[in-house]
Amino acid sequence: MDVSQALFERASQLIPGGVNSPVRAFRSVGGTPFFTQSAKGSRLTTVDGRELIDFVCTWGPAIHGHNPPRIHEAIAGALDKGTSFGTPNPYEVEIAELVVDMVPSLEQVRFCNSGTEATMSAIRLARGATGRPLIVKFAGCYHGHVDSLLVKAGSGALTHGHPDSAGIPAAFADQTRVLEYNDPAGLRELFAAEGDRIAGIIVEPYPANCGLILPENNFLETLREVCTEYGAVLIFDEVMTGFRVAAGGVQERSGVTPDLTAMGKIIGGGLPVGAFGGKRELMQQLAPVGPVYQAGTLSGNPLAMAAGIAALKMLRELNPYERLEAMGQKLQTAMLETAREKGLPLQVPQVGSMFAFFFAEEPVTNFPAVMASGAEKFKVLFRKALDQGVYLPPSPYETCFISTAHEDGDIDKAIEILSASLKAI
Ligand code: KE4
Repeated sequence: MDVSQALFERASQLIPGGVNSPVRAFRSVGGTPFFTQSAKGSRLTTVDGRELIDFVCTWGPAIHGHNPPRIHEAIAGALDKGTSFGTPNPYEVEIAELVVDMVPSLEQVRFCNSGTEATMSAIRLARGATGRPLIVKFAGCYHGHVDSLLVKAGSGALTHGHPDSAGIPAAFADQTRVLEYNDPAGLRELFAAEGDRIAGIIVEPYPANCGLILPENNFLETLREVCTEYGAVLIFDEVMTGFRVAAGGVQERSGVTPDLTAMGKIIGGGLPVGAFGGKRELMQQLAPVGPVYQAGTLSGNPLAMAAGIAALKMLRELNPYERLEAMGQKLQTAMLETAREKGLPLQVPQVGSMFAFFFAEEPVTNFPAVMASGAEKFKVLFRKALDQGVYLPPSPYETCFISTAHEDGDIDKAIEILSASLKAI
């Protein structure tokens, strides 16, 4: 028995499913999850001594690769001063200035400890500011494990076939309306019927928790228009896309300005951080200034803030987006070429350093098409790739990530292995 197997058996006695987050359990791809001993640059080293080229990047935060020296030093420097103060600290001010400067729509920001906290707080703020009860989300989008948003959710909820989680009272789910992404007619119909009760829309501007879907026919512009028309709050959940597809996220790439933005992942530099922000008039509704309560013992933690500052400064100084886009396009082109030669129906949606695999004849532009795509084929791809040293997300309903630490050699080797894996399907 290998070390991962032994650890997994022990973990499974103590932790439900042996994991602290369901998608890590490999349930949808089969087999026992490997345990990671260490991570550096583009590589994970397992407890069994295997080195893997990593395209999960700890689900997005590691845009600079694992444990880059600059972030390591920033955390070490902060650690010398203590681990948590429970008071305001200078790091919070510096990272707030960075985030407000980098994200077009932000005038103010509040830090918390996860993407879930960020989205949960953003929808509470939308409801508090408008006095309205309803929130609109889109099928397949995942916004963390917020009670009222675990309705037709993506990511692990979808992976495990529970897009509507147990434990959510009907009264909560009843306050959530679920539409299809890229369906402007359905959007306008709902707002015509209930627009005066809708507090806001929360959307992954590029849904990336059901594979990767991109907006069509100015869908994001339509969301903006309808929210403005009905006085609803437009919330971009950029926990994944923020600082990933551009320094200013999708709102920089698209020019569409949300009222609130939920952030996470990259802004923690690998440590637990979430944040939400937007227009000053909205953010001033938050305690201790306004009536909408939100709080957190470790919010603004100095170690996490120091790591985030280093990660964001590196993005501003290095401006890696062109190189990340080029690596993403190189992978996409090679995969599509292999599939075409083999006559294998394959779509590889890609934007910047994000890409995904859909085994489908046509481009996948909405959730029903995601569900109709070949999840079984993805399992074969995943397993073949992992056996040869490439780690893809262990679910067909996730997105792959490339980091600045991925060298050309990594990409070439990954193309060789992924192409061979596709040929085996
Ligand atoms: P966290 O609470 O996991 O920090 O963030 C929740 C969240 C919110 N919004 C978006 C768009 C997200 O992608 C996420 C979390 N993403 C998943 C991966 N698809 C986290 C991985 C996991 O659940 O283990």
